[in-house]
Amino acid sequence: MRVQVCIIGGGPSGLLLSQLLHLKGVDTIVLERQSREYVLGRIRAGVLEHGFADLMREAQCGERMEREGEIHHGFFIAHDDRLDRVDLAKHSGGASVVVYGQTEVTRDLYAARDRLGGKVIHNADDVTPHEVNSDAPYVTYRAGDEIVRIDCDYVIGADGFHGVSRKSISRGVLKEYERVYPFGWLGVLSRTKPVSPELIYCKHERGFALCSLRSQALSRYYIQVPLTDRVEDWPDNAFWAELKRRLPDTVADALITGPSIEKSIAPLRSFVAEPMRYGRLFLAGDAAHIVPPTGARGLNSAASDIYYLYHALIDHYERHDDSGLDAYSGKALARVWKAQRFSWWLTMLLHRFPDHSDYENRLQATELEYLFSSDKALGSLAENYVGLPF
Ligand code: RFL
Ligand code: PHB
Repeated sequence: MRVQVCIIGGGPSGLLLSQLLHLKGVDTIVLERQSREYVLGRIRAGVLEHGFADLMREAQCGERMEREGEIHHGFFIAHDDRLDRVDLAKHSGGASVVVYGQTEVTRDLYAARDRLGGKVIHNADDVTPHEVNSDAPYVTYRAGDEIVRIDCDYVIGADGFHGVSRKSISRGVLKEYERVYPFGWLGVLSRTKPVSPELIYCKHERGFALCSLRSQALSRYYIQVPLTDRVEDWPDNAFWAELKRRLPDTVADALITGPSIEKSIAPLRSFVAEPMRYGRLFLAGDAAHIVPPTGARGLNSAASDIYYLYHALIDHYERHDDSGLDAYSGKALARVWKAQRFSWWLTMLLHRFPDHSDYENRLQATELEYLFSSDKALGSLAENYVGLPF
């Protein structure tokens, strides 16, 4: 088989790129290791920046997001029994974010690929990129006993942090930057009315907590837990009790609890791989970079990669102009690093670090005091949270 662009990974990055390219007449295939049900069973991001929402509209996938997504103009930071609001609209020149789950984004993208008859192969085993440093790259995968070969012009590695694409770049070329945090987030999804119509990020001496939502009937809560904890250590009642301890009293009193319908632990990590291009292989999204979820940047950073790649590939196919492809890695990384900085900063601001000294704890408290005493500091928080321009 031959296609113009072979995309490894059927998460939001891969699906979005294939949909955008298809609409411009570029032939793609998406190879996904898991089943569709498995991909749609993962509960991940909840906050989309407007640049991402625009891209979904351009991909003709924005209809349900417009109808069901919630526009949020602010969020709260709880600390020291106070609840301070960050007015995103005021501090970022009127911008906002959309609360709409990654699961729904992915569902909409699959539906759009199906409508256009896009090629998406699920349960593709042993996906392997070959000869990406030549003019004739190809990708193989196994379907049962059969090895299928796909020849293409370009290979896109959109296969997440644990994918094969990044690993196929020569060790001498790739530089990896990493920070692993000494804790994870335990997340619970419950069919209950959210405690607050807007998100609440809570800094507490027992550890960070987050009150988020998917809709006004579906809540998503997180608490910081040690890396040694397992989901089995946290029956629902223990989770709700610990969450309440970390919330300001007025919020804890208003919390409606219920059975969890999903519960998982995500370790927190910051990671960047450079460069994001190796010959005819281009990395995008979590395949090249990971952020801790604190700033809600992960999926949004993936979206800016897709935006740059999409335009670069269209310039190549429509105008024989390769300048976008040549500039891709540098351009994408410049924005990626700013998302890294912001996610790291917000993580350091709001979590409890077991090995921090009293001095570092006082500095952390001072950073928060400063934030809420300075319109300029709030402006910096707001412009990063709603998303820097692509
Ligand atoms: P994904 O979603 O990991 O998709 C990659 C796909 O590739 C497949 N794959 C392979 N396919 C073929 N062959 C192989 N060898 C393969 N290896 C892997 C996988 O099965 C998968 O389907 O990467 P993508 O598309 O780049 O999307 C990135 C986002 O998923 C991620 O950045 C966000 O979820 C991060 N994130 C958040 N981002 C935000 O922008 N806003 C948020 O509010 C937000 N909250 C979160 C988050 C991530 C979280 N976790 C669990 C890490 C909250 C959490 C708890
Ligand atoms: C979520 O709802 O899953 C969510 C929201 C905001 C974050 C991280 C996760 O910063």
